[in-house]
Amino acid sequence: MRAQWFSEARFGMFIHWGLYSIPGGIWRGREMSYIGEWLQACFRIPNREYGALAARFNPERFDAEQWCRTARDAGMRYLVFSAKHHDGFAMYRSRVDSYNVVDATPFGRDPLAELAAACPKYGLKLGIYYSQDLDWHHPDGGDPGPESPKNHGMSWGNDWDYPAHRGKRFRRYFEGKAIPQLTELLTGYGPVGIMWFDCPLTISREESGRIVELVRKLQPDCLINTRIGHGFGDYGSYGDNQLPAAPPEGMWETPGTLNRTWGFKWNDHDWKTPGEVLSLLASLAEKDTNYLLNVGPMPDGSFPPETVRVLRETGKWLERYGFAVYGCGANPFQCSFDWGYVTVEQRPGKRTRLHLIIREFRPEIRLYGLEEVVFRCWAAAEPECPVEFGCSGGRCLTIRLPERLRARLLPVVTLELACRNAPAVCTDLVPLDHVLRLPAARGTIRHGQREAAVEPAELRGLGAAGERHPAVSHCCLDRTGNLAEWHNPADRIEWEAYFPEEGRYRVEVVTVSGIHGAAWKTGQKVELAVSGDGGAANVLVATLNGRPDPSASDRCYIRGSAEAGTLSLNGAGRRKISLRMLDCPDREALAMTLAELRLVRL
Ligand code: JFZ
Repeated sequence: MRAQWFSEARFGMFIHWGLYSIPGGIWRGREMSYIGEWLQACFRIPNREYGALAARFNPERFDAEQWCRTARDAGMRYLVFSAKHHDGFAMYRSRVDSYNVVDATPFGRDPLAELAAACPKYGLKLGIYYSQDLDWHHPDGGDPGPESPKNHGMSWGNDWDYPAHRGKRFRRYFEGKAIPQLTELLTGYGPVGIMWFDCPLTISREESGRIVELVRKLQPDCLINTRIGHGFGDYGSYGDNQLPAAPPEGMWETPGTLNRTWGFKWNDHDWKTPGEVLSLLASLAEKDTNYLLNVGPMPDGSFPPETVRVLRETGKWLERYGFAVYGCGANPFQCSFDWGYVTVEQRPGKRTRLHLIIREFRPEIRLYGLEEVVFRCWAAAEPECPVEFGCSGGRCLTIRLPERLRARLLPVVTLELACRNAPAVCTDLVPLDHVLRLPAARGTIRHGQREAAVEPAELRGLGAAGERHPAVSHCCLDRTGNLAEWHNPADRIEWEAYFPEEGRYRVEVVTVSGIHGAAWKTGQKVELAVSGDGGAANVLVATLNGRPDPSASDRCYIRGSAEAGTLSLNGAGRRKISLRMLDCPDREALAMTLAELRLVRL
């Protein structure tokens, strides 16, 4: 299968390197706050002036082998290099356009060719990033026009050199530059594992389809990401640093930054720690999703030292615990866990293993619903040590973590099951450690009759990726498995759950800001109804109140848990729990996306 390597690889290196790496976020003494590769658009730098950076591009320390070695030693299995970003400057030898790294710089070498030669030596698949739509250097490059929403106040297209939007003919750019350059990339560099496209803002369905055909014809085994546009592509790209809430259908990848930028910035020192990066990797692995972690090389061609330091740690961890990540399947349980992550390793003809990747040590952890016999359990930390486990009633499995795992960075505990196939896990929703977690992805959504008087999302503009949100006024699960567009009071989400005891519960609503970079807000009025078998419904109306999680690992889609009062339950038993949004004062309702409801026993 064409895609097998991809779903087993789990971890890749994204590289954003170009003329923008030289100023590194600072132009004539002014600093930009946005991502570094957007420098030209941010300062509206004319092509004549921006292009002059090429004369200064001479990365004496560039060493493709070194880059590949760093990637391999970090535990990465593929690499995606920015062959042409939105600035239109080709970082490879292009015969189509002299605006390229070989013809326009004193460097005069083709970094893509050197990478293509080095990748196989380090067991890496080569991927190529190509901005198929936006091209600020070409007069006809993609430009949504002056009437369209801006990107953080910036124009998506080049309207500083080429302001006459009406005169632009995307077709000329597409036929004259994009297609010929893609042909060069697909024919001149050996096998290409991935063509990574981005920001399909103005490209037509037919044009996206043409590119797909071209890739299929020239490199039948090459994968294409969904940012090619119009629903094409072999695998999905989430937003940057975005975490899915539930295992998705099909293959997915989250591109992520190591600090706050893709292209190098001199003053961005907000590096993720190895623990954060590994938590993100494990969190994605348990959702069957790859992690494409970015490096922004410096103008001299070397990686920032902080990058190298973090990658060395991920490499050490993966060398020891990679078995819990590479080739593993998603967390089979109904919920994710506060203490860490779960992956499944299916081994042909051998017993299936569950791996628990522990982010926050606790003496005991409990799993509910596993319907398989546990054959043995151990911690891989050397020397390998046996781990005690036992059934604590019902379907609850208790695992006692050895004290010496406490100080370790994300240690892994493995449960070998008696079965040799996918483990059976029951789908009941029950409290675990006195917390009943009700993920949106496990609920039933019921759309009511009344339409909410909100503007369809489409009118509110394009998402950060330039992907259009569907124009719906009913809530629905988004691609990450969260409940998006949650504002219509006629809609409900329901769960059936079992309460083992009566008593008081604190109600917490976990939400995510649905737009990349948007603030996390509370103040919404929600209604929670809990109905028993035959009994009257217990209704709670509350205004959400809380603050975002301090956790820095997912800074782009901010998550938070809001309190919504307490609920008293008379008697144990099965209940139907139904939640609706009564009033969402902020009509930019996309900012409110439901991840899960939590009922905490008081
Ligand atoms: C795009 C580019 O504009 C950016 O320069 C970088 O290359 C990045 C990987 O991709 O930016 C995006 C695209 C999509 C989202 C956010 C930024 N998104 O979906 O959240």
